[in-house]
This record gives sequence, C-alpha cells and structure tokens, in this order.
Amino acid sequence: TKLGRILMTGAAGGVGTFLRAGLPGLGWQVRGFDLVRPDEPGATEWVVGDVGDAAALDAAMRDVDVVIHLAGIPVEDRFDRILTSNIDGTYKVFDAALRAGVPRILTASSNHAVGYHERAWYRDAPIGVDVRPRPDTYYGVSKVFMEALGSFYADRHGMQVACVRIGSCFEEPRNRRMLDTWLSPADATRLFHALASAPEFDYEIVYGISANKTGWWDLEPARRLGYDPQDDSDAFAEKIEAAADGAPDPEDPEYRYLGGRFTLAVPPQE
Ligand code: 15L
Repeated sequence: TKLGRILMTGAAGGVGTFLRAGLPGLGWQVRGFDLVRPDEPGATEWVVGDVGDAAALDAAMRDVDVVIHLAGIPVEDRFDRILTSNIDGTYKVFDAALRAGVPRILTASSNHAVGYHERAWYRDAPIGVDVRPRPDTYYGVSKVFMEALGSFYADRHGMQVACVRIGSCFEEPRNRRMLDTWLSPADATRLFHALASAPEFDYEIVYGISANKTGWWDLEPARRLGYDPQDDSDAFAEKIEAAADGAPDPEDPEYRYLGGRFTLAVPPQE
C-alpha cells in the first residue's frame, strides 16, 4: 500500500538514516533533503539542499503529505550557529510547508528541551510532556523554540504538528543513562510511522523512547497516537553494568538530570 510522500530534512543524519531504512518498507515514499547525498540514499528521491534556502525548500515540498524535520546541529554549539541552523532553519522549514499546504509536520525535538529536570522528579509517576521547558544547552533552547513555533503554526494556521522529544537513538544504548533514554532504530521507525499515519490531530508533544524497563518519561501521549514500542534497553543492561565504574552516583549530572552531561556542555570557542 502507498501511504503518501514524506519529505525528510536531515535525512543523511543519524536518525534520518534509521528512518530512511525503515519507512519505505511500510509504504511511504521518502524524499530525502540534506546538505549531502549519502552513498546509499535508500530513499527513492534525494534533494541536496540547505534548510536556509527557502527556494530549495519550496521545490522539495511539492506533492508532500508529511514533513519529517530532522535537520539541525544535534549537539551543543555556539549560539550563532544554533541560531542559523536550528532556529532560522526550523522557521524556514515550517514556513515552506505552510506555503506548500503540507498538512502535517513531525519535528525532531529533544529531551534536551527539558534536560534540567531531575530524575528525583520521578517518584510516583513518569515525567509528563507538559512540564516546564528546562533546556540544558543553547541546543536545547533551539528545541524549545521549535516546540513553540510548532504550537503557533498549529493554532494560527491549522497545521498538524507533532514534536518528538527524542531520547538517545542509536543501535544500542551506550551507557547507564541510555538504559533510560534509548530509542531503538526499529522503535524510531514505529514512532514516526504512527505519527505520520495517525488520524487528524492538532498539536502534540511526545517523548520518543523504547519500552525501557527503567524509562521514566511518560509514553502515553505517543501510545495514544498509535506508537507501540517493541524494544527494551534491558537486553543491554548486563553488558552496560559490567562496563560501568561502581554504583551510580545520584549527584553525577549524568544520572541526576534528564539531559545528562549536556548540562555540562560548553559551546566550542571557534
Ligand atoms: C540529543 O539530542 C542528541 O542529538 C544526541 O546526539 C544524543 O546525545 C541524545 O540527545 C541524548 O540525549 O542521548
């Protein structure tokens, strides 16, 4: 079955590479958009372009049903670079989607939009999607901007917007924190597929992690939209504990804050 066409910005990046591998098999036509064309595009179409280039975006938006916006700097950086790539770039993608009449945008927010919330917060219930934004970096601030812009375009223009606060999307969790925050590549595909095919919605914020035994972020908002995670980081727990150095220290930012070591990140000097 053909479900429709997805324009994926940042399609050559980490999450994009996983989604490009998974979504076509579920019935989506994927058009990749990125600064570079990978050796194995996988996607049926590829557009080399910059999200700063409104004309390139206008051309890429033709006949698109859903935008998945992943482009941007994925870690802390100097504010001027974050401003160009993540803040202005996200504005340009939303505005091009609006001009083209694309009804739905799924956008890669991040756990770092709320990275200064403390693990101690989680006592009786998992942390919800409606907590106060507490970005842990300029990078996190750009994700708060993204969520605000999405809310504005949903309310003002009736666009359907889902902001996914992605955890740690890698082949395997790499440390203790990622036992909480891991999003497996297969679950990432399940999540974006669910959001792309869900019945009409207005504005949604969801956490994007797998069904991790130790996960402490509320997955109900994603589940309500059809996400049914199948993976659990627990399968890697023994390996990670064996490699870890002593018992977890609750004062270590890695363990204490939702955003982990991003709370210590400083922008590079040049
Ligand atoms: C992110 O937002 C980053 O893009 C990614 O590289 C990981 O570091 C992830 O968060 C994380 O919190 O593990």
